[in-house]
Amino acid sequence: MDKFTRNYVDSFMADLIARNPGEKEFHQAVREVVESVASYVTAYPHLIDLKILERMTEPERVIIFRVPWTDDRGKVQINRGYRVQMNSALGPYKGGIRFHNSVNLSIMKFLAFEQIFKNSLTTLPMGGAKGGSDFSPRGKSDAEVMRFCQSFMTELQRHIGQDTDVPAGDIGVGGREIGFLFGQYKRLRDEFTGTLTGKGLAWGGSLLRPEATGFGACYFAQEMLATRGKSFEGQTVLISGAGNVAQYAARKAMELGAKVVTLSDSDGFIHDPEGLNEEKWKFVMELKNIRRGRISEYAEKYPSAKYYPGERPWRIPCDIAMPCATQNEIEEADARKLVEGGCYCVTEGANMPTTPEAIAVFQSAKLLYSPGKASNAGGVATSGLEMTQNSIRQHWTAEEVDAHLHRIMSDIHASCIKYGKEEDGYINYVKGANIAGFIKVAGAMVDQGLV
Ligand code: NDP
Ligand code: 2IT
Repeated sequence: MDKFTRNYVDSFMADLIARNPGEKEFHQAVREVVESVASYVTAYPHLIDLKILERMTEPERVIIFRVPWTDDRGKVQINRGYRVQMNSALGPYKGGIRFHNSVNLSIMKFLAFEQIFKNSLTTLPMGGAKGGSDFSPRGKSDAEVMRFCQSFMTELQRHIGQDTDVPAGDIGVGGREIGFLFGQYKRLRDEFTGTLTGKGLAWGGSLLRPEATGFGACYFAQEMLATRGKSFEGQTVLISGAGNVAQYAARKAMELGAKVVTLSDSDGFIHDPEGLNEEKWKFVMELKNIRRGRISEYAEKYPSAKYYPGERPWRIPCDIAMPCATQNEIEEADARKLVEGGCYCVTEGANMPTTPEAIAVFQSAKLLYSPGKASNAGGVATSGLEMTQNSIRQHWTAEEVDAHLHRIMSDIHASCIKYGKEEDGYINYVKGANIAGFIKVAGAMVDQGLV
């Protein structure tokens, strides 16, 4: 990076931090993108004059609202709801809803910001947004979750619509929550439309949407592995998380011949040196999605596995790592352990699971490393396919959806190579994804004038 570009990045980030104090996840996500695209921006000075990056980092709209509800004892509870509508240059706002007690404005803004570039990479017409609440469904009854979702949607419905903003799931929001949210939206607006994605199959959902993020991450990893003449066959894979993304990443990695040896939740991880199989995978599906239990129960059920409370999986030797839980779950020391343990490929299923210092460890060791905005884009891409099916009032077969998903992931991989291949042949997927995602959005913003 030349001196002019370095100064541009430093002064841009100083202004951003001053305008958005304390929002450390948002700063982190923006810095990564700005570092990647700065040389492109300074080479096209009209982008500086038009303040494209300043506009991209200022949300078009932030909605923060009170969510009152009563728990099963009749006690009044208050949570805070959010929707950050970050950028609509490419299409209606699109992005998930997260229900987790860690949710705050910084996390909402980082996720909405990442979503702009991810959605751009999918090639589908979707802007970037994210929403959620500091409400955690963990430990709540179905009736409490329903009352919360109904109250949340009572306010959110004014701000969304099939051509305006189309939310979906994320941490803590799966099929059950989307059902309650959709029911209340339909009731209040008196319209049956595709305003949410991740819907049930009988009421407008798409085949393969539940599978899409995890499957897509594996398809992306396959493309990365192929650049080194490798595949999943016979490889040992670490997966973190035990939720939607982790479940289907594990499923596809197994189908492709890998041995998946870990899963985790926020309390700890399980290590099963024999690897998951069909029966164990079904146990996890039932445990997490129906009984809503903890991953420690896996080790109680299967003696081949051991549970490590309070730890993350990254010290276990492996070939491939797929972080599928949450942001900043791989720190520098974890990255070093992965490299020492023989890991040569890290494919992110979660959003921003790797800290900047850990990314530097991977890149200097020349690992295959893909950022979530590239490798987890299969989820939102299939949401885009669900929107298309809703618009044309048709259902595609699983084979049709899977073919689209495969093509999209392989196109994203090609974009990363196009913009991320360095002089020594190393593919910098961070740079590639950020530049490819940025160029399209920036061009659309220039075309659409100062809005
Ligand atoms: P789920 O709620 O289904 O699962 C989340 C998993 O991660 C759970 O096992 C959860 O454990 C664990 N987890 C959550 N928060 C933390 C934390 N602070 N520390 C450690 N573990 C944690 O969510 P998803 O699988 O849908 O999402 C996982 C990741 O993938 C997120 O980063 C999300 O943004 C991203 N993503 C999701 C997409 C989707 O389509 N769903 C699409 C693209 C990205 P516990 O039960 O203890 O909370
Ligand atoms: O982070 C993400 O891409 C998601 N949670 C999925 C968003 C969507 O609209 O399907």
